[in-house]
Amino acid sequence: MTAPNAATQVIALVNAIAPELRGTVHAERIAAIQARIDGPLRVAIAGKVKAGKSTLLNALVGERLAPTDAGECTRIVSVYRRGAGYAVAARMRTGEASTLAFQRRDGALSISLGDLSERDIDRIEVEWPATTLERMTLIDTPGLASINDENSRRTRDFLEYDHERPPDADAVIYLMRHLHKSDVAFLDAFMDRSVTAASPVNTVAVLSRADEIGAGRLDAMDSAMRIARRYRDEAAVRELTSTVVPVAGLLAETGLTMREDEAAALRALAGHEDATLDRMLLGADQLCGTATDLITVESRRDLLERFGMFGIRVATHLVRSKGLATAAQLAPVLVEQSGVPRLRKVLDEQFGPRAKVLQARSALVALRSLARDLRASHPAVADRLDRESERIEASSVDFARARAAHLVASGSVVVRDDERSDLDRVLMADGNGALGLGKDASPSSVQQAALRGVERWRSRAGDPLAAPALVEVFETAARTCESLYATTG
Ligand SMILES: Nc1nc2c(ncn2[C@@H]2O[C@H](COP(=O)(O)OP(=O)(O)O)[C@@H](O)[C@H]2O)c(=O)[nH]1
Ligand SMILES: [Mg+2]
Repeated sequence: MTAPNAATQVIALVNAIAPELRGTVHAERIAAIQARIDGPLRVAIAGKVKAGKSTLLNALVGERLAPTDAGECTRIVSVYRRGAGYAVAARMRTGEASTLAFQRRDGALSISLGDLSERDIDRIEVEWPATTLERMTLIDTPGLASINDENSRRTRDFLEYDHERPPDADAVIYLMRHLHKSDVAFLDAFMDRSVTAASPVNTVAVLSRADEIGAGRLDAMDSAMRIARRYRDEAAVRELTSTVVPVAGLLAETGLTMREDEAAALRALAGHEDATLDRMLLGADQLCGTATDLITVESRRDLLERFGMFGIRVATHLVRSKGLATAAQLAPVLVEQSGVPRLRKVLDEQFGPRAKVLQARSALVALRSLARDLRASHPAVADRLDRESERIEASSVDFARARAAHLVASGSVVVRDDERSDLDRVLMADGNGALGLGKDASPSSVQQAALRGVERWRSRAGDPLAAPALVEVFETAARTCESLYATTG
């Protein structure tokens, strides 16, 4: 038997309230909250314009759904959700939905706004039968053109949402490019608070367009890895995320959608004499400017657009030195080199275990906002929503753990080095994993480990010199062990 977790309690509350609002103007809103917590985690891809957000979204889905570069649709928030079939709709600012026409052009989804004006559209909603969307609904954001959020670097508790407006996303992938500015100044550009409050608990950062680092030489991804580590160790980055993953989204997007005619073009390129090929691979100008009969300038330009200079270098190298020739042979190697598989693993590790807690958190914020709007028309329902959501928030060890994990990971509290990994585990791991035990551990060993944990963390919480936030962290660790004790056996 397990104690009701936060998500279960929130779902029960939503289900209890829904019938009371049936037939009212609020019915749709409660249904949306219900659908959101039942559905997959909503992950927003945020970052500045041209950071490579849409390209990365496509790489994660494995299809070219999000429009890249210019175009009106890139300026609108777009939600990509798993669906049984294909459907595209515009959600208007008025709240109404309008079906949009779409087609696939050269494998890329192309959406027509018809006579709708971009200004009247709140978001575009795409339903697509892609299996990768089963785990996560992905939200493409237009990104910031300019940077003026003064508060952006402040450590903020991610539980302190903007209470006026429920968050659009439960978690965030933040893209930052390596620009030759001071790293910390660059971080001012890093936060986009309009998406959702970021915290190491719900944010993974990506060093994007990593293949362009060091002019796209063959070792670009190694350099990117070093730079990503440096970013990660910056205090200002730490407040927001514990991981920075270098990714060449373009390489993955192309690898996952690569065609045989592109492999043929790469083979033709690789067929040049050494000296000619070396010259052509110096840069885009040399690639397109060199006179040769083996490959047209047009297909060289196509290759550049799809693979980038780094991708072309890697691919021709693979053709020549490894004898890889077909799209089926080349594509997996390119995808692996892109860093996207590693990112996917990090996302699973970071978001997977606490997806439902993050969703429950978003749902509670949405319920509070609903309660405010119900105050005049349905005061009893509003009261109940306020009271119950407060009770769930206060009593749920899940929320307390998310908050404590945030405090530790963001560096808001300083923990001893020898305690750090045990604390991370007790605050973040699932089930018995929080005690360092496997799923099949015997009930008695779980209870013993839980008791030891309660004693250990409670005694640390009793340290008279510890700061209040640190006491909170230790108390939460002790509560986690207590609840494992109580629910085992
Ligand atoms: N070389 C390279 N170019 C990229 C990468 N990701 C995106 N781009 C290019 O950068 C431009 C902007 O990409 P886009 O995904 O539209 O950026 P967004 O504005 O953040 O959505 C496009 O021309 C992409 O082809 C990458 O990983 N490597
Ligand atoms: Mg975009």
